[in-house]
Amino acid sequence: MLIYANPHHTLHDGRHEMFRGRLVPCHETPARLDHVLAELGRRPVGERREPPPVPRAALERVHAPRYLDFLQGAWDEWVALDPANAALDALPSTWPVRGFRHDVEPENFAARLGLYSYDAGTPLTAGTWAAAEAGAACAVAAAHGVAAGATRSAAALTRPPGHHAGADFFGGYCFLNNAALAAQALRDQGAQKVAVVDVDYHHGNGTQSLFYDRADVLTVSIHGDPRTEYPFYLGHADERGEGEGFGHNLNLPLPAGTVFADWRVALQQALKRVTEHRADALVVALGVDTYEGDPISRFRLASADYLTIGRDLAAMRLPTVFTMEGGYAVEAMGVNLVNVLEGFEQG
Ligand code: 6XA
Ligand code: ZN
Repeated sequence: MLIYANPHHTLHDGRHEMFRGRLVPCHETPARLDHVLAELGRRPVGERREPPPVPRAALERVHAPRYLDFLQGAWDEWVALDPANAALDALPSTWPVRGFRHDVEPENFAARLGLYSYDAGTPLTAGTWAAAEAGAACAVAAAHGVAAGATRSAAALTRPPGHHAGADFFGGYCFLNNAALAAQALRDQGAQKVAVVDVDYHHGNGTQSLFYDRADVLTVSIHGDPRTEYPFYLGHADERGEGEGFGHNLNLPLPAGTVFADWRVALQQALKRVTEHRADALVVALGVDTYEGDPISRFRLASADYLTIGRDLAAMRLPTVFTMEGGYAVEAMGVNLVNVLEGFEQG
């Protein structure tokens, strides 16, 4: 397994997110990836590689040019509004809900921040673009390594995460959709059929939306039921894809409190669908916020269960790219995430 760790992830270090009615310190912190890398130091799994820079064209295979332009320039615009803004994060607070225009880009910065986002939990900071772009480089490099046959598997160990980000929106701590970038890069490198399996606690709404009308990339997500769990407005079982993509999206929502035995039944269902799709490459959106100790999620997986997940994924015998998504029990996160990778290597 090749390991691509984002060398610039600490540049994205938000101060506050809006959470249950107040501004609280961000859950999505640099310490998360630091713990994963520390665990990889104790328990070496895979071989480290440096990712080459990602070409803008690779980002545009997934994201809208005007969205990329906005993200890249947003911090400078924010500070240009008022030099005092340099000590704050840019947090959106107004959005174009149903019936509002999306085609006209407003001049006002706050209005554009809202146009390109969907929550107030995802602060844009001085280093957000640099960190997200370097993370995307890890995902694309991981896909290229696997596609070239240099390795059976590769992991993009990165933050900010990606699976909530769509073609032209950020949210849920995500800016660039690393799993989607990897899936698209695998297609562009010759894989005819790709499957994305999202095992994060939260529905991968960004990834679903990006491939919803396509038959070449199957999207499957196992997650907390959106009736009660974030991102709330997508992720139901009746979302099956549209047009050519009909039948190529599978959502497996589970109730809060789900334990591993039941979660694993959903994983087997997901993997059966991947086999039916005749995928020749697999992307795993790997969140470990399914952990019983996670502070913002409500499944009950234990640390040892992540070894089993890794083995179950390895049994697919597919070229596999992992992208790191959620997980906020910071201390346990390193063990849990590396358990998946080690289980995969054993499987
Ligand atoms: C609401 C919670 C965002 C969930 C982020 C996450 N601010 N997604 O872990 O996978
Ligand atoms: Zn999550």
